[in-house]
Amino acid sequence: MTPLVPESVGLPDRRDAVVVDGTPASREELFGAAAAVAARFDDGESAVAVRATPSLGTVATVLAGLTHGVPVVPVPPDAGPREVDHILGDSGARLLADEEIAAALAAPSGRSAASASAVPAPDSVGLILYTSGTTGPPKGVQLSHAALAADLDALADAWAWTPDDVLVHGLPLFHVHGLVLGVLGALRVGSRVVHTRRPTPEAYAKAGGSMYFGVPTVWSRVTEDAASARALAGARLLVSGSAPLPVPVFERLAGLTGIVPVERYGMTETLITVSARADGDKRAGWVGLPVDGVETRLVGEDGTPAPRDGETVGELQVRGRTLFDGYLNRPDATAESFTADGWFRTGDVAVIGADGRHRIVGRASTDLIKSGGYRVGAGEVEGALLAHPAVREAAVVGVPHDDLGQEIVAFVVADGVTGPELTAFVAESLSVHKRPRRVLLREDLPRNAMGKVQKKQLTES
Ligand code: MLC
Ligand code: AMP
Repeated sequence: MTPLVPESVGLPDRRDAVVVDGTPASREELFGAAAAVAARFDDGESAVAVRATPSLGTVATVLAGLTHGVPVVPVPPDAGPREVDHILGDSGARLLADEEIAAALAAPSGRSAASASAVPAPDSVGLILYTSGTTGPPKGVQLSHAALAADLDALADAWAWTPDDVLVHGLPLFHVHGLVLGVLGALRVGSRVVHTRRPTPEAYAKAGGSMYFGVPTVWSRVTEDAASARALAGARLLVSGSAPLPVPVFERLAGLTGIVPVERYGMTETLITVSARADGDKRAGWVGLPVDGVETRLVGEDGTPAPRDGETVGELQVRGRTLFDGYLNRPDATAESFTADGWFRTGDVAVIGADGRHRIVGRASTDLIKSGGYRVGAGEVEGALLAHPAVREAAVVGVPHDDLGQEIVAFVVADGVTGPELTAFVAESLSVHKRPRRVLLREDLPRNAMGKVQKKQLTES
């Protein structure tokens, strides 16, 4: 079986096969660097973690793990001690020091990474990605080589993605979007990839790509910069995902670039399961059809199938080759996320049209927030706030926001501390993007007879 990322795709190598923040690397250089990183793995290493900065070092480390059968755990580079301790403690991964990776990059191995080891078994875990639930600390999503390969092949098919493409994006390298699609996808297909470090409109405009990836916040910012938007007119495909693309942004983007965007839907646990096709109908507000190897169904509140009439809402459930292998160390959470007959419960509420097209209409739980395309669990932020000695009560919600989709807002009962101090406190203990952008101090929080905070009342007040 072909490895997830083959050393060669049967075409001549290019010195700029992968460019990150202006630094180019050929495939040969990357595989050499990966072999040098892998040479630093301990015997029987169970997993390695990397501070996933937007850098060639991150790419080489991920490749090292994938080619040597050692699961890789990407850690958000700005994650605070609370988050890092949890990720390393839960995964048992050894965090490779940035200096170790830099040293390996400076002295790449003459041997290639792939030839140094046997191809890892398809059902072995390639990546463990930490992602938020509604409560508690993030859970480790175990993704097998086979699931990753199946999803990338399905997307290459849906998007007619070939080695002639030049993919451009500036998304973080610790999530599915930027890392799996944005790096492993390009390496598997054999297209060039240009990572712009940050996903700014100016950087996208300068990159001259044929395919661009962005979360809706990125596309919204592109449409506010008409000159940059127009510079994308020569591209073939503009792909949006990770959160709902507002219809006005879809329309403005199409108007400015002349390219109708492709929207696709996915989750860390399932990878990308539904997408508009490059050669198909792309409709604002709709995320398209299940990709190859994926089946979907809608289930109503009473547990019975909801009709595919484009109007009836139900919980979206999925199954197929792209699904994860469970949450690490959390058989309870894994079992809860599947139905008795083996379908994964996405927690997203959707409608399906008679033509099979999907439209995501919301989430079942208000405690999972999507801000700037990042999934943030209200419970994790509340826990971080409650760790502050001055905080007595905390409730975190996502409030609709033009730029971010949802803005993280915290309602807090506390003495002798300001909102900005609490924002900074969360930014230090968790990743910066999990910080509440607004902290509203209250005398008390509205609770029901059971003592549970009434979050709906908070957002209405
Ligand atoms: C701000 N900063 C702070 C701070 N406030 N630093 C310390 N303390 C504070 N209190 C700094 C940050 O470090 C950063 O620095 C800068 O300010 C801006 O950070 P930000 O506020 O987080 O950025 P923002 O402009 O709001 O980001 C928008 C964005 C970002 C779109 C660029 O949200 C983003 O990259 N989103 C992508 C999320 C994603 O990839 N999701 C995919 C999940 S996978 P500096 O130096 O860094 O600029 C998935 C599956 C699927 O969902 O379907 O795809
Ligand atoms: P994550 O695990 O970070 O991948 O987040 C997954 C969640 O992002 C899904 O459960 C959806 O709620 C949301 N999501 C991803 N893509 C889309 C999309 N195109 N439209 C609406 N929501 C999306």
